[in-house]
Amino acid sequence: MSDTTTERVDAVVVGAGFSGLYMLKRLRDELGMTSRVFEAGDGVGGTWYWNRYPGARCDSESYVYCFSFDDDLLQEWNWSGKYPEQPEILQYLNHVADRFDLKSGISFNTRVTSAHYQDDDGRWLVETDQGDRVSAKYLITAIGCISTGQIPKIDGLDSFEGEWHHTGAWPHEGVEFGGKRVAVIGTGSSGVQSIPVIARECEHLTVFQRTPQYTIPAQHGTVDQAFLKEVKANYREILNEARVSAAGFPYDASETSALEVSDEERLETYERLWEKGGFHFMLGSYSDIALDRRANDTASEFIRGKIREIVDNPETAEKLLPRDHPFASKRALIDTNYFDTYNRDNVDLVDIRHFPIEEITPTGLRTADGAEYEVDIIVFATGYDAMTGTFFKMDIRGREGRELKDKWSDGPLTYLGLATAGFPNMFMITGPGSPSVLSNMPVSIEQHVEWISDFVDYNNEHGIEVAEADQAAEDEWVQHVNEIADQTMYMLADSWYLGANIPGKPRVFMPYAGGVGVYRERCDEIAAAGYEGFNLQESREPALAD
Ligand code: NA7
Repeated sequence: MSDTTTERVDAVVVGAGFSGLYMLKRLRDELGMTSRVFEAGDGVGGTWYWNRYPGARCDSESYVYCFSFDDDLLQEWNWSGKYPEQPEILQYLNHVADRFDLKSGISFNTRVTSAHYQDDDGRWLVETDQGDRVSAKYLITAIGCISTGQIPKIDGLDSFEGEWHHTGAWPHEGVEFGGKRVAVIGTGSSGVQSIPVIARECEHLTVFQRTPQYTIPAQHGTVDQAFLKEVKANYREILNEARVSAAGFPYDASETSALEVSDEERLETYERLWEKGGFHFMLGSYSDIALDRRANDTASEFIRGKIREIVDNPETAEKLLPRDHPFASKRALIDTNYFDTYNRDNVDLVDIRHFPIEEITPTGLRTADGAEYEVDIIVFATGYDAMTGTFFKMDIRGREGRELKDKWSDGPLTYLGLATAGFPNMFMITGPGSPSVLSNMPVSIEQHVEWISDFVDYNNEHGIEVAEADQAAEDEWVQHVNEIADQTMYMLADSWYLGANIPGKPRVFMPYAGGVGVYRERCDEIAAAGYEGFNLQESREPALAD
């Protein structure tokens, strides 16, 4: 219920990373609407504000890891690396925020604690840890997909006398590894990126690995200026290709099955793409790698061969071989010198699949086989409560006080990953059920922000007060998301896509695996049909029950 101490705005946006920045720009500059944007950090950047661990960088090539909405912005920004490194991404986002004067519209150091839909006036009442109390017609979450860090519950962490850090909450002043004995727990993207850098800096590194990983060399380096010149001359065309592609990259997708070519030809392709590096290996090799186990086996075996080739010690190589899941069924990884790092004298690998870490002691870690590892610093590269964790940290309640956490207790339920029935006028940028983490994020973010702002504009024009996903449309979408996922390799791994990394989290495949181009088309059709699958009301009265 609004009162005199409650500020009224058109929209509250939660988060000021890529999504929140662009959402603010659209709301303010294109729709002329009022908003409050709340951001927990003291600067813009979202994921890239928090993830300052050594080696942090994006796996999308820099020329496509950017906003496309402004031609001048595209032309004037120059990335220095083939892949954008965290400090430069943060610089880029600050540049965007300054260039479009967005910072003045953001409340930093402010966390949204609750957002309750008010049945009586059809508005969201949003509260923050800084005492803000805001009534908004729209609630728009721009909270990222991997923003709530997971630190495993291991006995004794409180007793540890050294330093410990999670990669997703890295100290701004950095961590001094020189002369230190370091433990890194986890070999996902964050582990694979940070391990080679930490190994070079520290006295001794012990890597605690639960699941061996397939990772492809990034072949990182400085940006190729001739290539960049060509990109800039054709930027619009290139980005349009990315928009209609499967994963948000302007790469040529292969239409050939891995099973229809000779062994020699397949090997030549894999070698060539291994040298090219990055996602080209996965996206440009064969059409059925993500769909057919036998096709996938050829790529998986090729990578295992590379690991055996690179790692000198056969016992270590054996421990590093991923065998329990197919290539790219977990998030595909891209590295620089990851496997080579195990050839260093100051690096050891501990397999904690068979002998988990049982206890953290004041001086280190003890595993279930009784081995003790003395360390000065522990790095938790242990990942995130992805896709839903950050939603649940806020107390979000929809119609009749229903908690989002309760509605999603068996897994997230959304219509298009953009909205959820019972939570009117709430939109999610890259929410569960949308391509999000299976794509080059800025492409998906822009598509969502533009779709949401077009919808809001439509509501403004048509006098729509309440827009709510229809239950039947949502059910159908959820079923479709599951059917598509069932056709892929993704179901064959214990990944964070399935919530498998969080004890007790329901095993549900959360992103949409149908591809960003197909998804965009579906969203556009829905909009063209007057936002089919949404109940649109001109009054703020609660909808009549069916
Ligand atoms: P990820 O990809 O979730 O990786 C986390 C790693 O930590 C992974 O190797 C996990 O092993 C390991 N882990 C998690 N919990 C434990 C416990 N309890 N004990 C031991 N090991 C554990 O997170 P990242 O930060 O690397 O990457 C997140 C995303 O950021 C990434 O996918 C990109 O999209 C960017 P597991 O494989 O679960 O056995």
